[in-house]
Amino acid sequence: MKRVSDLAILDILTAPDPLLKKKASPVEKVTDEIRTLMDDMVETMYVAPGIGLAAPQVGVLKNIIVVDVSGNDEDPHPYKMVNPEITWASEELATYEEGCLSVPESFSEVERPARVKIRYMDENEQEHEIEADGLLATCVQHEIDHLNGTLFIDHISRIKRSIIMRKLTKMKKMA
Ligand code: K1U
Ligand code: ZN
Repeated sequence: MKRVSDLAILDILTAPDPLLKKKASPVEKVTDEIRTLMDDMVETMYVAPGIGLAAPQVGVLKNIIVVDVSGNDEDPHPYKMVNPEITWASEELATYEEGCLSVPESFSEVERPARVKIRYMDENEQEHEIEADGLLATCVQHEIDHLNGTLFIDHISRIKRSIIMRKLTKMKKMA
């Protein structure tokens, strides 16, 4: 962990770390500690850089994700979601070439519902339900997968997955 001002840049776990395969638990109460964790996760995501981050990726098995898919020429729009749930998914599917901060330097096409409704609690324990499409829908589904111990490589063929895993194991040995 590296501290910049009052925010911390958290270490991101990479596969095959066993914590990434575990299921996270619901958050009962949004405490100051949870709010600090979410702020640190947002900062860590921006520094990485990435468009999303789930708490298990920083070693915390709690149902928390952060997402910001705003473009470089737009104002930042970070979502901090506690206990996010998909309440509806379209039958229409969309394919996106996904990456993952826990699976560095590997990308693969993944097919997921094109539109989803997400229910979540914000940092002030306010409930929201939003409808997402495009990259926001893809990214939220990818992050919620992390809460269930699923990585994007679990959605691709076994042969592609084993090529990526062999590359990751080699990279870890050389580091
Ligand atoms: O969960 C993660 O590890 C973050 C991941 C999210 C994601 C990317 C693509 C599709 C679905 C979900 C990333 O952010 S990987 C890095 C990345 O996509 C990116 C980095 C810099 C600029 C733009 C995108
Ligand atoms: Zn990921």
